Amino acid sequence: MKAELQEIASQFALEGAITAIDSLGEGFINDTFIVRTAGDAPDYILQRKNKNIFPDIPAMMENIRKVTDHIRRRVAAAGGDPEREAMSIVATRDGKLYHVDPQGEYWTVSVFISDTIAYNKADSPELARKGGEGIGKFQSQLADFTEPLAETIKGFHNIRHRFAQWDEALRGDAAGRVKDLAEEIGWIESRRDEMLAFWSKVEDGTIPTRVTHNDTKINNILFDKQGEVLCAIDLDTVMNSTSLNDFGDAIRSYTNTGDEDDRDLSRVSMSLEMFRAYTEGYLSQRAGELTRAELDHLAFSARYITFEQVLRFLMDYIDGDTYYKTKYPEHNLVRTHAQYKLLQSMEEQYDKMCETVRETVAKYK
Ligand code: GN1
Ligand code: MG
Repeated sequence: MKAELQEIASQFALEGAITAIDSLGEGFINDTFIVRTAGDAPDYILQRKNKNIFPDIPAMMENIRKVTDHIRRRVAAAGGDPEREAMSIVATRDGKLYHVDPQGEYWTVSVFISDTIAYNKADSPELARKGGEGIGKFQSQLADFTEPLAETIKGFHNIRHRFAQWDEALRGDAAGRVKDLAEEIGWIESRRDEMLAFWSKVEDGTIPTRVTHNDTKINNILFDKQGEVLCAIDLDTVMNSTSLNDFGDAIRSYTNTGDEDDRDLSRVSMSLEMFRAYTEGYLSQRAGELTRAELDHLAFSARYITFEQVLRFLMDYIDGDTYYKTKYPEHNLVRTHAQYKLLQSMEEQYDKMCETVRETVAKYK
């Protein structure tokens, strides 16, 4: 494998001789490696993109190129350092944004930004506040981006589309697991109408569509060693959608007092303190730009995305674990239960979440 990785990495226009290639990170979808180089040359991130999940990797890389070029220009114009505050894609020696290996796998490279930290958990409100600022800044940097973007995964956060997949998964019952899941399936069905009602407002334009990240969990943000946000990474799902998804998905991640796949459900809940901190950071950047309809649905978006995640984990379990990487046979079911506990905690604290948003909006609007 090492020699193959070396061969793949050498297809790209890297500076410096490669000294090592090691596995990196905890992504559920792609395989990620760090390519270390000699001397002063940068290190690099090498990724095998998951072609079962992303049907058009060339279009996805074109999205990422356009978006990162735009962010680099915005950072430079604001007097920042585009090498550290934006991702830089590295092309192959013949100028392509990806390399296809003899097995038909797609590989890509970006520059590794040194002296940075990616957290798997928010350990302080301060970190949550900074994370909120980071995604707020990311959305602001892309507010004047007008080029067309490909839809990298169809209906990614569109719950109407997810319910269509869900209905099909239940009918297919590929792994024969449906008979044991009556309770969990009930969790999904009892919320179908309220979730579709929210999405109808995106479909009819009540809630606007913008350029959004769509995968804002905490480990997709790079922090520097002083705790400042440098940039958002993992741009595979940058697309046009509602900015509420970015807020909701971040809340799902930053406010969880337990783990996304915690077996001990007593550890899992939504921390209102973290919610307030993230909301503060985010609205400090975005309150002036968001519409009334967006602000009014911020708190609900956390329930929406957490619900969607319960559905997606359970659907993958029903499908026989074909989408997410799993570490043990029941992993997707454990994730389902842990995310459902988080959803319940949000539902219980929903009035307080709404009040927190209102107070924070009043402060920044
Ligand atoms: C996946 O790729 P990664 O691990 O950052 C998934 C997200 C889920 C997340 C759950 C393309 O994110 O949508 O919310 O796992 N990405 C894709 O942790 O499906
Ligand atoms: Mg990621």
